[in-house]
Amino acid sequence: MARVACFILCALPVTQAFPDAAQPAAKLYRSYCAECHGADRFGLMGPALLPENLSRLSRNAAAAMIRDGRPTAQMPPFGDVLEPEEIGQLTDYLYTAIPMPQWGEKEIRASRTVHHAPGTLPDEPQFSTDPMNLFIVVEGGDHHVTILDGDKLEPIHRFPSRFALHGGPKFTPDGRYVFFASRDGWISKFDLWNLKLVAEVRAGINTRNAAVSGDGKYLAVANYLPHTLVILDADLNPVKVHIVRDKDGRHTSRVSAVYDAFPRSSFVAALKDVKEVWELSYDPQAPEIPTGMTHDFRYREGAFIPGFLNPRRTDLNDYLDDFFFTQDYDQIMGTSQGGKGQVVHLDGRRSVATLDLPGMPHLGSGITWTWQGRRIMATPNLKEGVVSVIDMQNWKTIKQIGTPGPGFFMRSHENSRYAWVDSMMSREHKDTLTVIDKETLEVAARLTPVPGKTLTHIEFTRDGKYALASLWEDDGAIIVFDASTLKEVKRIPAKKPVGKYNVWNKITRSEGTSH
Ligand code: DHE
Repeated sequence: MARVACFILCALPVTQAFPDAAQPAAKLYRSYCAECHGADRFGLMGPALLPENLSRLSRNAAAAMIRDGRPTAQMPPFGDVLEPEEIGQLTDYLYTAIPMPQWGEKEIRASRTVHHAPGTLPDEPQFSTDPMNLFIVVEGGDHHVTILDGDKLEPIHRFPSRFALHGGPKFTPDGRYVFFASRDGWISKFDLWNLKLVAEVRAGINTRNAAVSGDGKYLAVANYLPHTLVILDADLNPVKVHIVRDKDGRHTSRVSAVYDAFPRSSFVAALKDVKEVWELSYDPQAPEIPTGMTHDFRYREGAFIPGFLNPRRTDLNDYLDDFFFTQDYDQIMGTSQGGKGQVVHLDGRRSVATLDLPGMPHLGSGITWTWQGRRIMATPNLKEGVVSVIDMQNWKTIKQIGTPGPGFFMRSHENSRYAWVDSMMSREHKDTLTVIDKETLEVAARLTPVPGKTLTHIEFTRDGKYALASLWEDDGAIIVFDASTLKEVKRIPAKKPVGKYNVWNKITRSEGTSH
């Protein structure tokens, strides 16, 4: 950990990393916070803690969070080790301004490393297994990635990753390249056919996630620090760095998440501190927006379309912390911490409905399927042991299915009658997966193969025959279940396997997984 923190400090062009190192609050910060939030407060496993990034959190709420913890972000409570006045000092410290780090196009470009230039590696898979049924397993325990053969259910390759990858890796449409985003801003491009890391770039300092365009030509990277949305080409050269400001140019904002809306040839981004959603087209036919025009769309053939790699803004009534696309990608179902869910029509350019989501889902963790002739969406919630099932025609809640505790992930497959959900936020039932019958909307089974150990994040094989779950321990495993009989068939050792991603299910945008 110290090595990583030092690397970040040494790498950043910041004049004063420790402006007040001798202060009692600074010492408290180093003892209790720096390991996760970075010695410089620029974020590491946890988010950056700077006044610019805390604008939606009151000081009282911040102090309560230090005291009580934040289970949904894996943050423990400190109320039993810190006195109230120490919590007060620490809170003040977090709201003390320090110079914001510079990480613009120049720094991004300078950080780029190419290990294998485009065109220098063979253009076909260098192994005999099905390249479409590979799993990419992100192992957080020792920051590695394993490539798993989904037919034989055996690892074929393992390599070190950047520190703390978060979110799903993203694929080019042919399934050849996969891109990883780390919480400290690195984007890594890996060639799955040659099993080689080909290029890396640091697109931000504290990053949320990345999206790859449906044509495989661009990446968009959502940053918490600096407040930027970065567009890269597929070889990781910076193309545009958008400083994210509201339409009046007065407030900047963190970017919560960015996703690809391939039928619209656009990226859609949720902003954390500004009540707007942004859409940026990567359609080569999209109009350029004249320099200086920030507010930003053109009208063509009856529709407002976004400008080429420039944002079109839709004003919202509430913040959007994350969202989920409808099947046609015309609408997004969004969530806001502390607020209600909202449905936003991307062409109507306004909220069209609210959603009844009792405990805020982990962003993008829902799935859809057809039930009694209509499309429904189901998602677990981070604060309550309940799966919300929502009718996507009228946005009403059809059912709330009880689980033994709050969960992060829900997954299924077109060929499976079951949807699987974890309860990893529950102290007593973090070891249990709940299997829901997609026809009856009833609980079909509860599985606890390793009592007391966290079991979470499911992903199916390409054909939907097997469901792979993560035994989320440092000496953990991928537990493979037969998706019909629900019996365990295999255990593959893994170091805290945070998530796993099947190439085919991802590139075909299976309704049972995230995209
Ligand atoms: Fe995640 C995906 C946000 C905490 C593991 N998480 C995502 C995505 C977002 C998000 C926006 C979608 C990105 C994508 O795939 O493009 N996560 C958040 C949070 O706001 C939250 C609650 C607090 C935070 O620390 O940021 C949070 N997430 C966690 C964890 O504590 C988890 C369990 C462990 C970890 O590694 O941090 C975690 N998040 C994951 C995983 C995915 C993810 C495994 C990808 C799921 C998938 O199947 O696509």
